[in-house]
Amino acid sequence: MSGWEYAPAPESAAVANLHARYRMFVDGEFTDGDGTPLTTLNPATGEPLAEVATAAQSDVDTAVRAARRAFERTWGPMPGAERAKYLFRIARLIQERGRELAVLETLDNGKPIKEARDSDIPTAAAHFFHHAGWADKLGYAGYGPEPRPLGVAAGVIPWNFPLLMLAWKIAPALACGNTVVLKPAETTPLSALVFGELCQEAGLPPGVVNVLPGSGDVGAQLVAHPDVDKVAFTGSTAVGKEIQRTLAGTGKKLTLELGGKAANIVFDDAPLDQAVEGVVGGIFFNQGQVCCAGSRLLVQESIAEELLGKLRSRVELLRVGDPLDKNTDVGAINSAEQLARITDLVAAGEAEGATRWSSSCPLPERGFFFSPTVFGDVQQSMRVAREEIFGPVLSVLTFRTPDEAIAKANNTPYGLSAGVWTEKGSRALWAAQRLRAGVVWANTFNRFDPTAPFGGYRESGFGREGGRAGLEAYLDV
Ligand code: TAP
Repeated sequence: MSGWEYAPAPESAAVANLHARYRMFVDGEFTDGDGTPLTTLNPATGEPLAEVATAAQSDVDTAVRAARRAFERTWGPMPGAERAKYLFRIARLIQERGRELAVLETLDNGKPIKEARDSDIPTAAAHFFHHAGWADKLGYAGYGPEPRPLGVAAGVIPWNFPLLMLAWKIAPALACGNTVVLKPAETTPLSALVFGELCQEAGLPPGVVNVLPGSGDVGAQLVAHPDVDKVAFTGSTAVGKEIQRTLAGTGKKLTLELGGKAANIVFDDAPLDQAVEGVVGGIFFNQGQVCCAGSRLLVQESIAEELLGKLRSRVELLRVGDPLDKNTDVGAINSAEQLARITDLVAAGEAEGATRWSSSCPLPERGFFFSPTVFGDVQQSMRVAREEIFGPVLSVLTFRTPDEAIAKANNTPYGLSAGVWTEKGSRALWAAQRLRAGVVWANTFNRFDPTAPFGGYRESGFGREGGRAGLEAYLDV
């Protein structure tokens, strides 16, 4: 550890069991990769957190070979009831080391500790518990009496929910009898490497799970590897399209979970205070760096003024600051690059004539922070109404009739999620049938459950993760 300065306070570094160096996890062992090590930063300070080994093409080859061997010799032939025991063990270990993982996730990602503690970590554990239950019941999943695994699954994941996205990729793959090579995002590799420790602790046979940190190049090498049978990607639409082109004609099975520009629709009969809470949570949860964030508020004209007044008062109460403080509502943006993207798009919104309002909560002097921001007078043609900002920025549009609300909500190339706020159950169902979105929440937002399939339409991708439908991506049906 000598020669390395820890940026976070010593007590949080101790809770997170932070090491100065992290190594890749391949074939059941931690090893140095052939790539150039990267430095992961604490976005709340901009200072280094740890040095991380990265993979080169040679490491991708080694990891895929290890995964293939494990698939053929141990994991593939293992009865489902045995696989289930490992998944249950992993789920319990996530719970047991939950505090450590929550602090580590907050340090590496910048998200508020209360979100890491109450949402990311328990939801990741729940995903393993849920899929442990499937491992010996696949014959009852509706895909025939003996659905077979595909082989080696590659997972490439983003930085917004590092451990949860890992769980979404690894839990169903293992439950169905596949082995995995996972590439975490360059800016948030730490929880995935600690997950390697959990695999060791659970006694998982070597090669069943492999974690290769590195840049997008490692992701590209992994998905293109000829011995990979299945690819599951979550991230930007641009990279998703590139992967789809790479995989065309290879016969590899692919699922893509990409961007979004979700509408949160508030009708004039909605319980307003409840709707305001949902709208605020919908866009400011995880600093708005959520693919299904409710980044467009569509409010019925007759209640727009009242709702906006309540909204601004509520946003003004949000505390922006140190992500490790339990009272913080809005933490740090994950990277300087992401902060620059948000800043550019907000400048574009102002230049195009939208009215900007930002919270007056002071921002910390260092680190990557952005004030919760609400744009009024937004037109559908503006960039802030069309492009995924992936930051704490809400664009407000109004509508007169329910039909107009649906038309505006669907006026996007994306189709991942939507929200509807109304007192009338019939109106919620009417809207849900017309919204082109994989998930429609009624009188709530950003709720996740491992039993519910999640995924998009159009440029938000295809395939589902979670529930019975999510198993299909990992089975030869
Ligand atoms: P991406 O570039 O899509 O990154 C997602 C993952 O793919 C990361 O692990 C990344 O590695 C890897 N990757 C990059 N290029 C690749 C390639 N050619 N082949 C295979 N894998 C590759 O997202 P980003 O740059 O982190 O964020 C850019 C924008 O994407 C954001 O502003 C946001 O709009 C959107 N985004 C959406 C989501 C979701 S959940 N829909 C999540 C994150 C970002 P590196 O980490 O090394 O780049």
